[in-house]
Amino acid sequence: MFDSLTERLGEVFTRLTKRGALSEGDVAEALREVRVALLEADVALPVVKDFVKEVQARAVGADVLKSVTPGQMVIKVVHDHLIEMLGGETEELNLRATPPVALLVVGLQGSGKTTSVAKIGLRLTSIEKKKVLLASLDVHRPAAQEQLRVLGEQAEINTLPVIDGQVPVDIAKRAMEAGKLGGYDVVILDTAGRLHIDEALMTEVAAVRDAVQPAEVLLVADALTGQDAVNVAKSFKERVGVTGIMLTRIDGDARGGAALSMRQVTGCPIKLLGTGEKLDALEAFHPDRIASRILGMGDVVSLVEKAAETIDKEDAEKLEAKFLKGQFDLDDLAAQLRQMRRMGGLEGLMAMLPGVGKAKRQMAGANIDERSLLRQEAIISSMTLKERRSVKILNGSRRRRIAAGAGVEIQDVNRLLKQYRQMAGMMKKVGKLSRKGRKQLSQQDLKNLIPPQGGIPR
Ligand SMILES: Nc1nc2c(ncn2[C@@H]2O[C@H](COP(=O)(O)OP(=O)(O)OP(=O)(O)O)[C@@H](O)[C@H]2O)c(=O)[nH]1
Ligand SMILES: [Mg+2]
Repeated sequence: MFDSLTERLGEVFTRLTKRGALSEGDVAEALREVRVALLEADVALPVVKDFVKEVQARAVGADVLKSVTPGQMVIKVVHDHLIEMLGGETEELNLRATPPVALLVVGLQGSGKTTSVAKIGLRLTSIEKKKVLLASLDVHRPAAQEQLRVLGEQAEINTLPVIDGQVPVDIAKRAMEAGKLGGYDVVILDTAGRLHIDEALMTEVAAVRDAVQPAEVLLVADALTGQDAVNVAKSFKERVGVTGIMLTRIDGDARGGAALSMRQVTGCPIKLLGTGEKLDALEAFHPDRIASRILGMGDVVSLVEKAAETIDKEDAEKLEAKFLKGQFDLDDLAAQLRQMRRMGGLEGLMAMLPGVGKAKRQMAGANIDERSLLRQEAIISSMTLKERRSVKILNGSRRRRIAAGAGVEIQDVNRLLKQYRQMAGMMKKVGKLSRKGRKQLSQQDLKNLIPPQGGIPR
């Protein structure tokens, strides 16, 4: 969806990074082009203005212009602000309530509500193993309830049996009652759409909301409608208290304005994306990944690498030498874990190995679980210096002591050690390869290189 924006920004930044030193004037010029690119992508004017102003303020700072790679640093500032503009953190559907949890889905006619209800239901049942009931409150369009029943059947999810003549509030109450009796975790309520925001629609939705007290009021908005989608969201937010947004038709050729302005204008997080007509065409909305997608992931990764190098160039070089010699010990791993936590990404580690850029991008999907990283650091810090240098001496009783010291199970210690060994072995192999050889590493090889993040679930 962001193709043309990506292309435009790519041109601007390529020019910027080609230069050695940058003046304030160079940055201002680049940002003028960024501004035009965003406006052409249909991003709301106030959002663009704020964005450019903030980036400008940050980017002309001394640490950016005087850095070794000012162009890269400017891109990094843009990247960081894009993430912020998109909402910062990933926000998931809120299902934290006593089951059955009500999820109310609202939106204009044809925005994709009914399809999205089935998609979400499918996601919750198949991935999160929830027991889900779908109910259509759409009594305005003939066959609307039947449409949901058919979709429910396709997704193998139960739908509330239809009783003719019931009004939406009563159907909603009946759905919650059925949810309670049937031991359902989640009840998803599909509502009727209207051609445009009208009083009757809002009143109806508000009445349903009051009757079922949903944990989440999810607005479904069509990304193809651009700024109209944003205005619709604003009205719904004001009238019925939307708590999250799902943007549909991301697979269409929308310019991206809706996605980019939505958060800033409405204050409401985008939580999900609809990426096609099929029921599995649903994605979580990750601001950092979207920002990376917009800027072209490769650039971002390389700039983060550069940033990491500037922060700790010496450390990085020392570490790289150790990697390549296969002398990577647990202290180094602990340092990496810390750095990964700081940088919030896998890049910290991968950046040490020149030539794996593309593969890195493919792995960008790997999420870092902060708590798991902390736990792994705790295990390593419960070891003596000698143990960290030489894992071989870690016998059963030492492992028990370490586990107790870190407040984890002995299996957790074992898992960390196993993954450390795999990593160290892999790094030694990678070290022996030429730069070209590193580019040809297989996916599986790279998976083995992933630090033991998520290795200790709990
Ligand atoms: N390409 C694409 N099509 C979608 C997406 N989501 C929904 N659709 C299609 O959009 C059309 C309308 O979807 P519905 O789910 O019926 O929309 P609705 O909001 O329930 O419509 P009303 O109930 O009439 O207000 C259908 O043909 C869907 O297949 C999406 O993410 N991408
Ligand atoms: Mg519908």
